Amino acid sequence: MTQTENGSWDRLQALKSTVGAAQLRDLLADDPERAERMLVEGAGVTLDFSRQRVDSQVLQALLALVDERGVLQRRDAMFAGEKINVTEDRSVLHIALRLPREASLVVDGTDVVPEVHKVLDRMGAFSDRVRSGEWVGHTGKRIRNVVNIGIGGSDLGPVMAYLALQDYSDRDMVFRFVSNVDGTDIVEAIRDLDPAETLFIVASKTFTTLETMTNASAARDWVRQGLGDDADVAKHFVAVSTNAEKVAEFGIDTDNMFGFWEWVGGRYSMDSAIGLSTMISVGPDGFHDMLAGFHAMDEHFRTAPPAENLPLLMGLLSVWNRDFLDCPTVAVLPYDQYLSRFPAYLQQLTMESNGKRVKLDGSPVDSQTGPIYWGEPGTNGQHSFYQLIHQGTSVIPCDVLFFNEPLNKMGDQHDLLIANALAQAAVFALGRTEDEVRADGAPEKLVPHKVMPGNRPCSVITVQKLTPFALGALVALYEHTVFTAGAVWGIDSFDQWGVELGKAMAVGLAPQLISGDPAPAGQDAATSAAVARYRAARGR
Ligand code: G6Q
Repeated sequence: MTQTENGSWDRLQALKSTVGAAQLRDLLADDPERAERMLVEGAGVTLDFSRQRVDSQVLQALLALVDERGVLQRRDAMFAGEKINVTEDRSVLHIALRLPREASLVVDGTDVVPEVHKVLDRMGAFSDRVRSGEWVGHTGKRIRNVVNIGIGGSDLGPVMAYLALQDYSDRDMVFRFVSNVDGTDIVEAIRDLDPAETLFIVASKTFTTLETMTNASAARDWVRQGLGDDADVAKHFVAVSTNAEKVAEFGIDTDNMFGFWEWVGGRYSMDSAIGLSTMISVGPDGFHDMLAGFHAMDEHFRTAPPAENLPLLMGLLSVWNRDFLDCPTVAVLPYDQYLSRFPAYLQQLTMESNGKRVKLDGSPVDSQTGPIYWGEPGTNGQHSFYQLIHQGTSVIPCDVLFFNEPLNKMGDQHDLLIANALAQAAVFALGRTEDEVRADGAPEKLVPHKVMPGNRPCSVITVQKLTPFALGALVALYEHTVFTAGAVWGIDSFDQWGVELGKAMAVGLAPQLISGDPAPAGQDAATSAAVARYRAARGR
């Protein structure tokens, strides 16, 4: 069945020209209870979607879509460990990473929960040794600096979580994150560090990723340069990987390797051993609190009725905004400085997952799929790109996110921050009419410039306080939001074939750039010319 032959999809198409075209200003004025009715809570997270351009008919049709598209069956299949990542023939079990010790989840005859906790316990023991100073480097000095080397899913989660939980971190330690193959990244990360006090975590599921292995080798050279060729580098390197053979080949003691499983996708791995840097920074208890937050949201997603289910509703709203209101992007606006990398983290989670053009069976999708996610913390964004959100020609739905309690109490700064978040949400929804602008006394020639169309859909997501638990719940909220939208679209949200071709081509191009190797057969003229220009510019 194509999406357009589908009952609820057609119903939503019809509603697009009525409810979809309605003004939030009117919806809010005509139905004051809307603000209370369109408020749901789960795992300590509150979602206020009263400023989304929906009404009960749209919600009903979206919820009917859940049944028609088998979203709940797919959810249950994921939680049961079925191989729902069809193109890679894998289970999708990040939810197992946060199951409590006493739970059980049997996949292919093995209970994965004891395996998960075995790794968590090893990570805990190791983190304690590093944090207490018991783990020492080659010269006997304690470790003061932790540098995570990884990229994509092996970087974005760790760096986002480190920054988000900085208030809970060991402030006597320095944490750095190196991802880019651009040498600048590692040079700047380690220039002021003492190798004798530095521990590198080489985080790579495959342990073959070009950027990570290149940076790991550079780090090993730096340690040897600093501590001598005969230095015991094993004291300065640990690995997080599924590939023991490659880890050993690199010279890392596999006793100091923390494993995970092929059923953990890179962008769903920050709560696996990939989060080792997070655990060292906030301690094992903090990490377990974060896992508890993830699990609480998993349970909410698994058991809450659809109409009160946060990730399900957010996923459905994203389908409505993308496919029916024709909004190609979503802005994520956290009003919290600690969440400065949260939008970047969500970019990968959402776009690598749902940036797909064919369905599970390989047939082309017949709707739009994943929107572009982007954003910056408020209030900074207000002084930069909000102009386009307010008055540009594209409608950009926004997720405004804030915590009620500040972690840093500085006079009334937190109240000012939240006043800005709520003011922006109101302006997104209501805008400013011509009459209002005139009534404000604007000169006539400025009236059109000052009119704000409003009707920008917006969700306001709030949590009491930014804690490890809250961070886990928020990340799981978006993980399952992405899942829901992907299930409605009928795509595989867990593969990423689109990233392969460019990587393979770069490997082929490098020898051409470095040594002037002949161009491979069939190289396009633009690339050949660019290679020649680059070589000339480098005097080769
Ligand atoms: C995420 C992707 C990708 C991956 C990186 C790093 O879902 O698979 O971002 O995490 O390419 O891969 P390695 O961990 O294998 O180095």
